[in-house]
Amino acid sequence: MGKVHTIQACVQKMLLVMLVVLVSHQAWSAVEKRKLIIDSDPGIDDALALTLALQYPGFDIIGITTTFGHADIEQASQNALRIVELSGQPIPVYKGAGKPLVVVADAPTDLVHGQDGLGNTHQPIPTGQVESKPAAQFLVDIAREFPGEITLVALGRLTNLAQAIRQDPNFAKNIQQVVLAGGALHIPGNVSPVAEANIAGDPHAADIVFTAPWQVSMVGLDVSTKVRVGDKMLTRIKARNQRFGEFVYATTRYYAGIYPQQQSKGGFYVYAPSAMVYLIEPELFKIQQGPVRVVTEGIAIGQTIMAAGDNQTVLSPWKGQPMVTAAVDIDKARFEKYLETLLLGEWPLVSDLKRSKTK
Ligand SMILES: [Ca+2]
Repeated sequence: MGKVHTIQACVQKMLLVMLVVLVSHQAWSAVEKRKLIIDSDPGIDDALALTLALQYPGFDIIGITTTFGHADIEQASQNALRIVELSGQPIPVYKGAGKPLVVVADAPTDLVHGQDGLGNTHQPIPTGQVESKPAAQFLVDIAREFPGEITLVALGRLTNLAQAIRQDPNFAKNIQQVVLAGGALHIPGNVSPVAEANIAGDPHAADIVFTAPWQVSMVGLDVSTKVRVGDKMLTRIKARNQRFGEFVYATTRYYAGIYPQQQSKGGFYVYAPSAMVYLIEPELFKIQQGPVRVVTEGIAIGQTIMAAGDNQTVLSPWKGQPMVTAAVDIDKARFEKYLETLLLGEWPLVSDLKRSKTK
């Protein structure tokens, strides 16, 4: 009898799981998926953000554009192709800029991301290849094809975005919104006392992006240094996520090793994934709004400065510039729970249910 009960319990559990999956899928089929382009320089934290996005059922990822930074442009493009291959989804990858608009390029951040950009895991060479169209041209063309429909998530230097703005005066207006990982408003930078790496890596491109006529959300060090990914979370992801678990665990070993101080405090910072979570669940973040300018020369090069309301004087370089939404604080506990659920690829999320209820 005990055995029969165990089988019954198993069947009941399976049915429950199937029901949850079905409800989740129905919820998503009732909502239009968000058209997304991810501009990235993978990069360990970018790899986390990409795997997260590739599993999220609310996204329709129509392309990935690559940029230099954590790795050089060739390596970053190979890494993007490898992650797409792991996902099993036919998503095109477009190779982007290999150097900044004006400043001299920094060497790739091998120290942080390993020589291959993925923690020296030496991934298999992907079978796929980058598209022949350059990233900036793809951005311009696809934005014309779907005006007002595309969300652009930028996880590296902003060079490709700036090039697209220069190529087409209507490009920014054609994009629905931009969410970028970078900048620092109320806390010190990570490459200088005032500058964050993605902005400092191409400050001229960043200033073009912040002053273009589109809706920009900046998710920078103010929030990404308040949340962590720890080994316990990564071990659970390794055990439960069939598709990406091993990859996520392996690539983060190096990252965990070079931040022993952070690690001893419960994990390492996650930069790029914070921007992705902001896009999915903005309610977890406290925001501040105002125009943002970037310092493009001198000792404060790369600093992001927001003018708050009545600080805008007649001669101010901030006057008349578009409002930027900056994430300045975060609900740490809820964020970390969300991040784990997203990286596990397990559904439904609270936000999915919320969305399905509003339909
Ligand atoms: Ca990045």
